[in-house]
Amino acid sequence: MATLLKNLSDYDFSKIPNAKKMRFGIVVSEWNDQITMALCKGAVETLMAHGANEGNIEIIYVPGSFELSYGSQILAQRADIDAVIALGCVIQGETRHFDFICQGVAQGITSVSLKYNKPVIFGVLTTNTQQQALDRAGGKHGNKGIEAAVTAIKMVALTQ
Ligand code: DLZ
Repeated sequence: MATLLKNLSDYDFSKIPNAKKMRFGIVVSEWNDQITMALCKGAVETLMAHGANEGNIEIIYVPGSFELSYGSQILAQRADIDAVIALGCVIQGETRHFDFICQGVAQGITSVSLKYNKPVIFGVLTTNTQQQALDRAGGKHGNKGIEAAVTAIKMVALTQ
């Protein structure tokens, strides 16, 4: 589980299915946007590196990670989208807000995935500090957006 010694972006490129015919929705939280926009960049670049067409990647934005569930639902219900990637960054603060947001989004996107019978990928960083988030959004531990994109491709391939 821990990523202390692992780069999230390390994977065998040749083992990933071609995404040319796949259609993706990405929902991005605007909270901690320096981090979430970096996750989005990593996800889009990865999808395209594996053959996805830019025109088949729809991106929408929501105010915070708590809203990722509803944003995922907007995309998942569309017949022209095969998988949804939810990207956010929740950083531990002094109150219990962190727990409620993380629990809410984890359960929320799981429900959306099962309700619409479509992969909804959990690309949400849940960290103690901003530095830990930066390390996982294009820093020393890679970019969770890349990991989320690879997961989305693999999951769509499972259903085709
Ligand atoms: C309110 C809040 C706080 C304190 N922290 C974060 C955070 O670290 N990451 C994040 O994505 N969103 C945060 N939010 C906003 C909530 O996700 C949500 O947008 C508001 O509670 C309104 O529903």
